Amino acid sequence: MSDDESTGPFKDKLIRTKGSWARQRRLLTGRPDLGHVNRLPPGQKEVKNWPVLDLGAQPDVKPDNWHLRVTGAVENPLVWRLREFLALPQQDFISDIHCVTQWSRFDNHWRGVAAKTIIDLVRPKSEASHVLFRSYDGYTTNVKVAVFAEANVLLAHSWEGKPIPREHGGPVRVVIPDWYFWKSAKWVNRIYFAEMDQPGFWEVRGYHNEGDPWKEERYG
Ligand SMILES: Nc1nc2c(c(=O)[nH]1)N[C@H]1C(S)=C(S)[C@@H](COP(=O)(O)O)O[C@H]1N2
Ligand SMILES: [Mo]
Repeated sequence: MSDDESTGPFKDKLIRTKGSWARQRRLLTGRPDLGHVNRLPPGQKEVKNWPVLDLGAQPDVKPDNWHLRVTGAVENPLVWRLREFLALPQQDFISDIHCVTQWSRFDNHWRGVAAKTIIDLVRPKSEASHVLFRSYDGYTTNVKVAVFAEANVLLAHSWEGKPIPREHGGPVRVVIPDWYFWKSAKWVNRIYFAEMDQPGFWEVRGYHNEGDPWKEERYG
């Protein structure tokens, strides 16, 4: 299941550079903003564009081929094709993006299925403690079930009223706005409710296991 070691089609230089940022503990200010006094978390800069960040594979997942499997420690495992996913209850969200490489982008308008809706449908067992995401490019990342269950978390298919473009993770990506953006898996293909934590692609390469921007949880 895990091919975290595979860097075949990936941007090896970017992966090495981000690894060295973690070792240098780049961008840390030592001044966390636990009260969210500022709109920008410490060390961040606002951008008006929307940068693209990924490992370089950018899978071309045709809408007809996309599917999402939700499995693991759940009472009711499910698989959705895109048409079925779009028939689930849909909600609009507005949230800020905070990327660990320093940029933040305010007021993104998303549309998609709330994580809460998915949780209600699959019914995680009490043993489920973590959610492990896996994407079409082989990317993985992990959060606690309680983080995934936050009211502002969604599986998004639209941004600013249009389908999310391929480079930003379309047809469907995860959006977890309270955490650094590496937790928000693009091209999501599987959501696994696990009884044990399993660090993902960046988490095993020096990045924090949680990733709260207000606490500057950039590196592990
Ligand atoms: N599948 C996948 N999801 C991913 C990544 C990736 O390489 N592959 N990169 C992560 C990182 S490090 C960031 S900052 C955001 C970037 O999303 P964006 O390109 O839409 O800005 O996606 C996250 N999700
Ligand atoms: Mo990132």
